[in-house]
Amino acid sequence: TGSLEALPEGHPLRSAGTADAPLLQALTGRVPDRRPVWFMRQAGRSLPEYRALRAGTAMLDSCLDPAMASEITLQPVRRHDVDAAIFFSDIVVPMRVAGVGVDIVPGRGPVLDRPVRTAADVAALPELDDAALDPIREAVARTVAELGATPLIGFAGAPFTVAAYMVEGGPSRDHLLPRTMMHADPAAWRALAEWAARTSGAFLRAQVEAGASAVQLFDSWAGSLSLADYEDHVLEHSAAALAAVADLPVPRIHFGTGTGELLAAMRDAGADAVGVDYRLPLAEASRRLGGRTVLQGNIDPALLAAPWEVLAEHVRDVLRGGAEAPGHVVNLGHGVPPGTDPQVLTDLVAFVHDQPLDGRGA
Ligand code: 1CP
Repeated sequence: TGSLEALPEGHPLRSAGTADAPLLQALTGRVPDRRPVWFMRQAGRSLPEYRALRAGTAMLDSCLDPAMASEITLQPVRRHDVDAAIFFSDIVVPMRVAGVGVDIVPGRGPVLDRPVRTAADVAALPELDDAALDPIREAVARTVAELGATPLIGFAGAPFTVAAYMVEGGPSRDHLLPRTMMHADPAAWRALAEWAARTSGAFLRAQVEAGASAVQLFDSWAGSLSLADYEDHVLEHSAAALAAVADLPVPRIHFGTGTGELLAAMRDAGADAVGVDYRLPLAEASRRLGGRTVLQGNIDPALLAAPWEVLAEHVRDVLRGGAEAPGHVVNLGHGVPPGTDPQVLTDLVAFVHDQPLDGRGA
């Protein structure tokens, strides 16, 4: 992790308020003033104010409108008192600004005009021009100007998850085509993963330079990989994406779902904290990481719709598990389901903040 001087003057991390915010305390192994909590997909369809603002604007257009992206990022912070904002954008935004034909189809997800399946397809990919990230920089700058001491988390898609959409041409369940490609045409796979790592790395760096205080690399679909495939065909590319900000003093979180067998490899890719989905208890995740890695997670999103006492008991359990790790950032095990009652999230933040701090992770 780099030095503060590597950040531009006026960067939030250069002020004590943000540098000592609970999220950054926990991510850097300090005892936080309160347990930090935020939610993946905290911005978005669960919020009526989001649905109102987005009405009539396509998803990717909203991501590239700095005023709108900034406002959507701030909405859940105002409403829920979460300990971090996550920048409102998408893992395919760097693809779009690089000039790849991609859209987000409502109810489906990212869809490409033409899937990328051969060495020739990969060679024809446009390179991302750094200036094309200016709307992202502007949106981040506007956001941190409003956030005060609350840190902004920047993010990007990890090369495997990004490449999975590119090779399949859209969402898929088993990610068969990219998993075939890494064996059937390893040179083309490598070139594609390197493109994705450069593009996601530039997206991360732009967010940090403009004011993000931590980053998360989303490898949402890495759980479909065997450990051997992850180590042989994926890890170095995720490491390259994370290395794009390694000279800057921002903690790096690495998240995926179904990654119980991959946690140590994901840490070794260059992460300060590992995000765990709801399938694996945090105490077991910490054991698999040798008890020396900060964890993030892992409230089961399904329980957000259960009776409050059931949810509360589950959350107490998650906090007990998190206390086994050298630091714990409370989050869901995956994103907020669109139908979630936002009041449950607000109540959950207050509940987590009210629990006594004990153990190592809290
Ligand atoms: O129709 C709509 O309103 C768009 C829904 C939506 C939203 C709100 C999409 C389409 N993306 C987003 C925002 C988004 N995407 C954020 C915002 C910040 C926040 O967390 O509050 C983030 C971090 C992402 C990242 C993202 N996009 C991931 C990784 C995180 C995860 O949930 O696993 C992935 C896999 C995507 C792809 C994507 N974009 C959108 C959808 C519906 C999907 C998933 C499609 C699929 O199932 O494959």
